[in-house]
Amino acid sequence: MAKKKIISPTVEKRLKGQLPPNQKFIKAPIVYDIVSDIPDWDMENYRFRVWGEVENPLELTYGELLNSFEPVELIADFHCVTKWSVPEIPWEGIQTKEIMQRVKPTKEAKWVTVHCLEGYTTVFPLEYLFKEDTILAYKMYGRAIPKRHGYPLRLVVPLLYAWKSAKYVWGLEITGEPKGGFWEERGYHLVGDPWKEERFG
Ligand SMILES: Nc1nc2c(c(=O)[nH]1)N[C@H]1C(S)=C(S)[C@@H](COP(=O)(O)O)O[C@H]1N2
Ligand SMILES: [Mo]
Repeated sequence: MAKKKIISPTVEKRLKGQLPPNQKFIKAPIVYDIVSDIPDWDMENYRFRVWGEVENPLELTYGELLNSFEPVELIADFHCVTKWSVPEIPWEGIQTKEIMQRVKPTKEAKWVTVHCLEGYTTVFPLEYLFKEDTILAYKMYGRAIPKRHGYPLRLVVPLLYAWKSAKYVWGLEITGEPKGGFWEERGYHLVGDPWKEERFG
């Protein structure tokens, strides 16, 4: 069956002339990491987990996760808070809204903290996991996602600044109050909408 194809609203906004303020377009994303050495992940022991304010917590191997949800192709713009943007990056992955339907967030659930294998975390409002163009990607530019761009799994949240698009993801912690976040704890915005220039605060 043909894969579902999604054009991110970030692309549609740009084509209508609605650009996020003070961004400059470049050809390819610049690698940013909080650590210089990215280790090789032990995929035998890798588990993808969703827990916290959910009715059905989830724990799956990499293979189980990718076999449990429909693959989708996504074309999305990517906006970094340091003022570069990349148009139309092709990704492939699974929609987080499908995962949310499976785990069923409780009434208390308002935020998600994303946990990464090297220790990075980021936090944003849970509603962004229900957006059509928010995916957990395992392919970028038509091939397995390069290690430095987030292998084995990368969250892509095109409607928010790129620091929310966490690489090397292993977990989604659903909470009632915002919790953690590497950059958020250093003064960056809890939401981070590029069209509102929510860079700090
Ligand atoms: N795990 C993890 N994810 C991360 C980061 C990080 O340091 N660790 N940096 C973020 C920032 S600030 C940006 S701009 C993008 C950069 O994506 P790229 O390295 O694929 O170009 O990744 C985001 N995701
Ligand atoms: Mo960034």
